[in-house]
Amino acid sequence: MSTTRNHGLACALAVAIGLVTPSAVAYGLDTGPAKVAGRLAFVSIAHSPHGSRFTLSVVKADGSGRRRVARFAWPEAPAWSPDGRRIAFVGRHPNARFEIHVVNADGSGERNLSRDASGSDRAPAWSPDGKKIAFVNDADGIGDFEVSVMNADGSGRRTLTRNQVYDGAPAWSPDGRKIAFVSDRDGNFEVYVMNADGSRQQNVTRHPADDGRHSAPAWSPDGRKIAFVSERDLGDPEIYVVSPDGSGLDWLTRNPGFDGLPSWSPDGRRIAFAHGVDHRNPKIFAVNVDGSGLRRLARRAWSPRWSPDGRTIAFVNEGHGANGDTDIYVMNADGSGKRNVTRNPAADDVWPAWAP
Ligand SMILES: [Ca+2]
Ligand SMILES: [Ca+2]
Ligand SMILES: [Ca+2]
Ligand SMILES: [Ca+2]
Repeated sequence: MSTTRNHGLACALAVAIGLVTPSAVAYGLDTGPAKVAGRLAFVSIAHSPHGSRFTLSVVKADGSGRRRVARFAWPEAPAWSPDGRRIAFVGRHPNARFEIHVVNADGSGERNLSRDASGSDRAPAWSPDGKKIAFVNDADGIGDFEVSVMNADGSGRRTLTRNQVYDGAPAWSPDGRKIAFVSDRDGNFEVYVMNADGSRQQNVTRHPADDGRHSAPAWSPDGRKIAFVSERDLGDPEIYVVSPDGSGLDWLTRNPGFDGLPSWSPDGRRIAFAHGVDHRNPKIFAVNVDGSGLRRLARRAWSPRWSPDGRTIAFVNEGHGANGDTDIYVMNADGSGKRNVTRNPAADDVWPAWAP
């Protein structure tokens, strides 16, 4: 698996917008701090001569209680229900179908929500009221992808975008009234915002460079801003923040190489993100929303996810496991006290997702 190690970040990016297929993955380090609260879901990729196996697990953030909850989970971000009881994820079926599954956090009650569909359902995102799941699928079968919504029991599927270009990466506003997504309907990638029923699809970024191509848009906790990634100024991915109506644009990062995968602190003041040049040796930084206070938090690390209590950040640590594998780590929000949560030498562990 070493041959593909450096492609981990690239894979994460492709997957981040619900497009493609990862192969291998990401990075690692020390042990650390005192008590950490919360639970994490993650995907494990176990490699063998017969191919890779993908499983979904849940673990407490202190490393205890690790439990496999699903046997076939494609390496994409798992989505917790807002009540923390269930997890939506992409199930990969032997006939190469991708379908949205839901499982209870204890591993019971797994259900396939997509059994009647095209077999291309990806990127599940739970509405804040827990009633609906937005996702990406190829509703018309021509391979361009659309943003769709269904009830949390799989009924009532509805396609919200209809065109012959890419639409994906749906993200609900915190109040549940809007969905941000990415589309290249005007010839280059833009971030759009629409009402949750699909009406009033509005281009938020409006720039000839690619916006939103390398990372899904991320709403601030108060719903007043959206972080996105654009190549508009330096020609490589940088992080920006904009209001959902397209006003108030702020440019946050100015570094050669990739900057993306933004994750807001729960107080809305800081954004953690991954940085890497040529997808090698990625690092995690955090910066204030006004662009000040840039700080490197971790090396050989990516996929930062700020914890709901704001005190810690989960991430993927690359290549420091017993077998050069990746593990899920948690660190304090200032970068201190890094701790290996998964300690799972049998697999690359990726896509940490905090329970609410
Ligand atoms: Ca489309
Ligand atoms: Ca654009
Ligand atoms: Ca950059
Ligand atoms: Ca591992």
